[in-house]
Amino acid sequence: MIKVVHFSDLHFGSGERYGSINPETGLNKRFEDFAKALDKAIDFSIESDVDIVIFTGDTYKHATPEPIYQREFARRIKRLSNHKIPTILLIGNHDILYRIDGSDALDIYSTLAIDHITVFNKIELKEISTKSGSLQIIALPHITKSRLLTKEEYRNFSTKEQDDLMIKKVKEAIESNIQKLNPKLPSILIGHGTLETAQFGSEQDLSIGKVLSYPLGYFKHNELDYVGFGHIHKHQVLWGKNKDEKPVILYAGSLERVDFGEEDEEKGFIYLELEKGKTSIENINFKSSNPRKLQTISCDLTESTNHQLDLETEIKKHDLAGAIIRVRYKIKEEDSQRVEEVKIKELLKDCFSYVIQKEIAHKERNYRIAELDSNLATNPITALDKYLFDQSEEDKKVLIQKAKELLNGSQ
Ligand SMILES: [Mn+2]
Repeated sequence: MIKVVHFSDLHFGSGERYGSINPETGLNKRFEDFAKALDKAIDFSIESDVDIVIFTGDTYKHATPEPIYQREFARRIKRLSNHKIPTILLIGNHDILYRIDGSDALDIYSTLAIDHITVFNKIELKEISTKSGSLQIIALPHITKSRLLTKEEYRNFSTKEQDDLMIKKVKEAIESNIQKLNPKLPSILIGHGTLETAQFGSEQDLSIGKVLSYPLGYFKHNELDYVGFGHIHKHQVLWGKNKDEKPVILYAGSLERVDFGEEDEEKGFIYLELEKGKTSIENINFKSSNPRKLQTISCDLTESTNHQLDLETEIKKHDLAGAIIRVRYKIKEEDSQRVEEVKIKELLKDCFSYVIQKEIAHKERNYRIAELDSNLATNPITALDKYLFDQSEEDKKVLIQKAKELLNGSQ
């Protein structure tokens, strides 16, 4: 039996707007949360004397991380190396720099050839030996067109044709690697990407952008004993909930709550006891990383007669200590000055951090915007700008940027 820890989507550097600087360490307190969550997985791996640790990608917020994030990640990976625990690092989309040189944020680990660390940056099969025996790993890192398509395919095909071809190439690569498996050894597939039927956290789709998704059927091979994915932050088992369904196909999920879309999601890592032909859902344990609480407090004050009191009462219903709080209240335009936010902030002083978002409810919802006439058809961005008049400046900016990208046919 081989003891495996699988974690994913670390995203060092993300979510820091909800943290302040810790004067003792000089680090953003939210970053410290993320680092502590990783410590939980590493401590568990060392204390439980596991045979192998697998990380399925998205190490940092982006592929050019600040030195502090690199150092804190490297320190923790080094602990595994010091304990001679084979460690697998798989490239996620946030680890890749979209340039012709094909470099990524984890290149340094393969370049320095650190003991016991293996980086997968292309689709391949490798046998990894552990103190409890060998296992085979088929890796499916985040794929990009520049890495998977030839120049001719890239140049001559439409986006749709390119996507279809990439999916086809992935399917063929998986199948050909499965053919090569030694049937006597335990075999797993690790991936970073979107699987069909997976559920996204409510706000994650914005950051993911347009991506290919793989049918689950690509991975339902009897030769595989476990399929562990990264990319979607919500931990979920997509196949194998019944003991007879094999292999188990799952997302480990992120180790911490990256944004408010994940406030209801449990966070942690997978502990798996792997045995050839005998691995089922019963051998899989989800271990909590005890993530920080994120909580949205929503309050509709449009019918209220005492706005301040009603909002304060709603906030007081919640346990705020140590949590990251988002207060959202909706209020009529004519009442919009009736909430004293200074007092609301005073109420929130015991929480870890907070944001307050005010939404103005306009009188008529089924209005026509007078300026939106056919003359604007030639300038859709101006039209959209007018249409979004009641959105916050921040949301408006994001939406208009997205619209521009769509119009340009990019991303
Ligand atoms: Mn990802």
